[in-house]
Amino acid sequence: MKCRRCKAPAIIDIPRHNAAFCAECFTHQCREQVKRAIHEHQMIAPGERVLVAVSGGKDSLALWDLLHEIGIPADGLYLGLGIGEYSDASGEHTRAFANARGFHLHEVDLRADYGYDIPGAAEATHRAPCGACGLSKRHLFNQAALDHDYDVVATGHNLDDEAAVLLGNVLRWETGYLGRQFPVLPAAPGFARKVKPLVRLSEREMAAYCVIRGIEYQVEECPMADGNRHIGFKNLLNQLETQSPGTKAAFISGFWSRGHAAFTEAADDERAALLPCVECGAPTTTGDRCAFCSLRAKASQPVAIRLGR
Ligand code: Q46
Ligand code: ZN
Repeated sequence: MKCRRCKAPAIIDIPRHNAAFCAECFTHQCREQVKRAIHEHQMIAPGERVLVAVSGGKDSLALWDLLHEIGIPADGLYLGLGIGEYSDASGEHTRAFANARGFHLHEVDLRADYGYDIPGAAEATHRAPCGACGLSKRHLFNQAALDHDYDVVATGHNLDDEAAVLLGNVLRWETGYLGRQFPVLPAAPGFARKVKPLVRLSEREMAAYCVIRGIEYQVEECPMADGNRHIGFKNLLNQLETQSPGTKAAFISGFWSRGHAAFTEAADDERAALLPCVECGAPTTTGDRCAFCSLRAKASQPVAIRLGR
């Protein structure tokens, strides 16, 4: 197996491109894919301030590294979720990465700053933890971007994530979600622009990138991921990809070019009808308390009150 670019011995093959690369040309390929995604979808303009949502996992640390490598000096934001040792180790990987490179890292801690954590929120809402976790992340990353004057929030969603979420949204015909599922979500009143520069790169490629670049990341899976239906969708898509390489990329790129526009009206209508939350001012569908403030109120109550004791 030889590198497609320089003909040296290859260390990784990428079946969907029918190509293999040596370590140096592979990192070049990753940078090119990120540049291409940013350019194709007009994610980031020169001079804009970028905030990366960093979890300590491979995707977000690789993204942060790649942005700097291509000349976009992004800052990071780490959100402490309070998921025991998993969160402790994730925070340590993130801080070590930022310190070693001199990157600027903001930190928000759910328990210290907002009075709850994800295990407590799951218990209080009687729902799967990922619901409360996703809601908290979306709200607080957006809030931090607005508070600190960032133009863009960049997240580490990769090709596998996007394909799994798309499959989930299509299976249930979630028209609002389908209208918002795109590599770039424009800014709107109360919302910073959101971009996903890794959409052309797979999970496996991001793990390889971290190994080659010496990035130490949180390899453990989140212990609260049980019941996250995207894991099942990823397994299904992996089977299809093995049989027919390129299936995932064709699924998402076909949706962007031929499907997405059919759903933007539903998403635009939802956004246009938003009113400010009475507590935090974030856009909300009801004009009352937003979903984040409701979650926070419920999850930060002492257990005895929550259970009606
Ligand atoms: S951290 Fe949070 Fe994930 Fe853990 S609780 Fe679910 S959403 S699985 S990316
Ligand atoms: Zn609110």
